[in-house]
Amino acid sequence: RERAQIMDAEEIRRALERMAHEIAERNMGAPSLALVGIKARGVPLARRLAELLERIEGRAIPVGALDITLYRDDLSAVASVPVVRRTEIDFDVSGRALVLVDDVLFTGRTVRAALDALMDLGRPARVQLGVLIDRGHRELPIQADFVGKHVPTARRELVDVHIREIDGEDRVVILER
Ligand code: 3GP
Ligand code: 5GP
Ligand code: MG
Repeated sequence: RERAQIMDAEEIRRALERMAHEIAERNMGAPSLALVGIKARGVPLARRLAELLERIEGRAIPVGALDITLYRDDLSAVASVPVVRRTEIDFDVSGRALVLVDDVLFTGRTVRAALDALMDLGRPARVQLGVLIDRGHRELPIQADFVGKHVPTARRELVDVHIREIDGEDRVVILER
């Protein structure tokens, strides 16, 4: 089984730092900003971005979470039906500039479900998307506004994202299924 490292801890740190600056720049003068992480690994990434943004902006950036589970029709395939299980957003989304955060963007179906859930909560002024890895293979007209790294992949490959808060280390590797 082939394993190639595509990001180490320092590259992840630098990518998040750049993304935070891009988010700040693109939202200058915008209504109050908030981040929403998609569980599991999107949540610690959103928290780190919020911390960096607080340093840049000098204002508090709330972070919420969405729990979206994928139903897989078979274990080898990416499921086509993401279902929102829980929303943990304790601020009013209405009028806010929101940035959705996930570790990997693949088909775009999870993000579509996330947008649905956000729209049910109110009327955000705008929603942007930030992902650590864009691995391609979109099945919907969804794109990220802020990307840590574009990683061209084969469909059968798997991007393994390790995040310190969950996995004890920061590292991204790509594996053959
Ligand atoms: P995450 O919730 O921490 O992001 O999608 C649910 C989990 O399955 C993800 O964890 C992700 O790490 C893992 N996963 C790994 N490879 C794939 C894949 O190719 N497709 C999907 N849908 N999930 C994957
Ligand atoms: P989607 O296909 O809906 O864009 O992605 C589905 C979910 O699975 C998202 O939360 C995304 O982060 C995760 N995901 C998709 N492909 C991969 C992958 O190759 N590696 C990892 N770690 N997560 C993935
Ligand atoms: Mg994810």
